[in-house]
Amino acid sequence: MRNLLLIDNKSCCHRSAIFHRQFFTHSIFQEERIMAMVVCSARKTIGGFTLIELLIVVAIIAILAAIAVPNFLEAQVRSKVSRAKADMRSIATGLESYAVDNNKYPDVPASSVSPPIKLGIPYSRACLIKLSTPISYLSTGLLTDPFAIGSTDTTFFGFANAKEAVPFLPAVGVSATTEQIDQFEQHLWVLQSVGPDRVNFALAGTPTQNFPLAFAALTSRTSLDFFYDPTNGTVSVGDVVRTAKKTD
Ligand SMILES: [Ca+2]
Repeated sequence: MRNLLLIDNKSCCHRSAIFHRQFFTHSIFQEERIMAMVVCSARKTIGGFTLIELLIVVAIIAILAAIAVPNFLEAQVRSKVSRAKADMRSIATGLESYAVDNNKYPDVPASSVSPPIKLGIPYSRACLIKLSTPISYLSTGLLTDPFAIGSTDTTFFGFANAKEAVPFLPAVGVSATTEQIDQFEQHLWVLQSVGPDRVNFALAGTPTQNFPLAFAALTSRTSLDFFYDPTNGTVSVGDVVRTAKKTD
């Protein structure tokens, strides 16, 4: 009985050893299979994308760009319009401070403006520079039009002192009635940004810089296109204008 038990014990141990060996072999086999799958997967990845996959990615990027780029450009233009308006507001405050100190708005004798184009960019620059030198009437110091093209000296906001502009109306071909001239004279000054089309509306079709036309448009409203209006399109004709009227 005891021997039988021993034989049985031996047999049991033998079976167990076989089972462990089989299990161990099976595990190794499984492991190898997994490794093979991983290598195969890695090889597939290294192999890269198919043409269809690449085309889909390119198409998605193109669609996103087509949506994003115009929105980005629109936002840029809108922010520049806001900047032009904010800068003109600051300059307006500076002009009033200058007028309090000097009892007049900045003006420049025609003979001192070179080139001698009255009421053009050289004139605007010569007048506006008085807001920063020798006394600074501006907190920001920004006098240049964000839409103007060129070097700093030629990108000043357009400016006209009404007292100097009005006598030039007949000279620049504005056939103003007495009533209109009275209206022009109610204005103190005009500031002008060329606007998102980057073209000075008053200059269109005329070889000389022509700010009195700004006064003409402001008073007679004969040319509503003179004023930039974003409802015509973010990039549209017209200029961004700010003016001040006499209060008395
Ligand atoms: Ca314009």
